[in-house]
Amino acid sequence: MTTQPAPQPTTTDPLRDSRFLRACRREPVDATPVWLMRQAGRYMAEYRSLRSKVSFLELCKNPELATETTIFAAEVLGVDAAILFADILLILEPLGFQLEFSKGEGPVIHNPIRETADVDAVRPLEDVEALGYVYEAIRQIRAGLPGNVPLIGFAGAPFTLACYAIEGGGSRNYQKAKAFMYSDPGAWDALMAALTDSTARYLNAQAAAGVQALQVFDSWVGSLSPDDYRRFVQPHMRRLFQMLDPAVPHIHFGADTGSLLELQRDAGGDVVGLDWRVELDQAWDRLGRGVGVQGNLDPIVLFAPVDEIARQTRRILGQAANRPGHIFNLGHGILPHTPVDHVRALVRMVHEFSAR
Ligand code: 1CP
Repeated sequence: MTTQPAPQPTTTDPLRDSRFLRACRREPVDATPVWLMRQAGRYMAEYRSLRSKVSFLELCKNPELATETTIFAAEVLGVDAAILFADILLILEPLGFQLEFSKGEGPVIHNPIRETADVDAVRPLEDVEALGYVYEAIRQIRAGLPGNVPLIGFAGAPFTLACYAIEGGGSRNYQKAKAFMYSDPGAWDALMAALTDSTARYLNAQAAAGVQALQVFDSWVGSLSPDDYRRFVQPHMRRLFQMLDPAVPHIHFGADTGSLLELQRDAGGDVVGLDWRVELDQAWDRLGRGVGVQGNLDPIVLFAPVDEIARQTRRILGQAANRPGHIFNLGHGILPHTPVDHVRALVRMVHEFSAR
């Protein structure tokens, strides 16, 4: 008597095989994956209604509410990935900074770095559990998301965090931060090293809690010349990416970085963010095929009529030309007042126009 071979367990894994993660690995996809930076936020009436009841920091620190906010946005938009609801500045609190999100003014740090001695007081993140509410949100989001929708974790890059820590809030020219960098390069490197170590531990704890990809936001690095990037930022970014958990893909985001793309690529990341000031095809040629690209629609285009959004979507998809490794996104975050129906139309059009 012959025994039947046991049925082979299927090896398909809906998360691993999702469009977004396939694109991160530069594998072919059935349609271009799309998600949008700041996809959960003020442009949504449901978010504004929630925010009328709780402060922004309370929302970030409440895993149930952060979960609801993350999943709601991903579902309403029909995007190919969810992004954890949190903020790049949260890590500054356990590092010793007093952080406040004040009405109208955006983030404020009440004890910014002003001199060398202030850098000595910056405590590198020893205990990642200081941000335990973030990992709890990740566990709840992962449990609540459909099994084929990846969750992106994120953190601010050391330069962008240093800008906030020195300026004490948002800034136009980063005058204080850059003056500090030029005048006290030793203290600058010590600050960047502490931020790098802290960020790596934080991101790896997010990966351990269950995110499928990590995005590093270097939102303000485009304010630097290539030479300054090379001297004051790139060594830290290289070290950061070397320390990150290699089991998940890494997205290296910057804005206004047309002159820094090769330097950013050399610092690390599987996918490099592009904004609308560069042509996607030319930028990707410069970067080479060893990395994927994410972008690069101007967020303001979402205020245009739908036929204009369609035209620009086709243009970007045409430039990507179905090459494996393109993740459709905006060049920077969605702005408040963006029409939600335009955002939904964009997601539908990306899928429809790019179906293989
Ligand atoms: O309700 C409110 O008034 C708060 C608005 C808000 C939101 C919705 C802030 C304050 N942060 C966030 C969420 C957020 N921030 C997310 C998760 C949501 C999502 O993407 O769906 C993410 C990824 C961020 C990242 C972030 N925060 C960045 C990097 C991205 C970028 O736009 O460059 C930066 C620079 C911040 C700082 C910050 N936090 C909040 C504001 C208004 C700002 C920018 C302030 C400034 O311009 O300096």
